[in-house]
Amino acid sequence: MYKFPEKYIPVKKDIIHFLETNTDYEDGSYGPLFVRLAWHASGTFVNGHVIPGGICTGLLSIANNDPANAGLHIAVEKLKPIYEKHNWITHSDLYTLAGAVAVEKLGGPVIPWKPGRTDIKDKNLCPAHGRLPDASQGSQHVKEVFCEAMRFSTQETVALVGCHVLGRCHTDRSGFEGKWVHNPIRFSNQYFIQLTRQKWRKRKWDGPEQFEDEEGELMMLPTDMAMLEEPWRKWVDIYASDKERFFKDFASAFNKLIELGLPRDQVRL
Ligand code: ZEM
Repeated sequence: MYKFPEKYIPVKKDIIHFLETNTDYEDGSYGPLFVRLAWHASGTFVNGHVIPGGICTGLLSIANNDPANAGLHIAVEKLKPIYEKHNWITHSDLYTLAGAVAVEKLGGPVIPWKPGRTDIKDKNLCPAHGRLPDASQGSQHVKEVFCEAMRFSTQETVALVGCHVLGRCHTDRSGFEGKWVHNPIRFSNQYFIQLTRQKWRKRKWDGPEQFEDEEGELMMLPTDMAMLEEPWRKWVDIYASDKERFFKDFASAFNKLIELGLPRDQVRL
């Protein structure tokens, strides 16, 4: 049975308190932005590379203005007072914890979060820009980034992408616009339900290629549309009809994500 580490309970409480008392942002929560921060800090991992990336060095690309991280400085600023209050915590532990707590707080599963990440500050170890997935690409690209570089299975990849139930796209950050589901601050399997139920068409606009439903209320990125093809589709259908299964698989895949590149033998507990 997973037990949350006692020493970190006050930090978790402060993150929860922040989320509960700062509801003036966008759809009413900073939660989705915190989850994206945890994901981008971790998702620079490339298996077998000299500079592996992942959570410990991936932080450097957040600090180093990788254009893929546009908007994440807001999350970094908001978490600063919590970092300063608990000045023994590392940034990589705090950012991953904020993401895990946000998932839970927005109605999602408990992520079995563990501490022990070291912040690597040597800029020579900054992972190259361009390691995070490019939304304008297709199935092959998703496979390269998730299954080859990060070593996730097909199933884990689909579960992770289901995180697009949260939050939205911003024209001034990624160039894309809109949300994937009607309630973007409620963690559920709605992303898969909408993806399979709606009739998606190309949006007519000046921005990058993206898709919209018939009402023009919801959106999908080209990489989201790729999930409608095999080998992903099988899991999309399973998660659309089985929320419990999605929650279980998401918790385990997200836990794996926020451990990427972490040398566990150097754990400080
Ligand atoms: Zn996202 N994501 N993502 N993602 N993502 C955006 C927003 C959010 C891709 C992607 O290009 C984009 C995963 C996988 C992939 C979140 C979580 C996770 C945006 C919009 C883009 C363009 C950014 C903006 O404009 O603000 C691609 C191509 C992915 C894989 C193929 C995975 C995996 C995630 C978590 C496990 C979240 C929570 C957001 C919403 C952020 C917000 O500010 O609301």
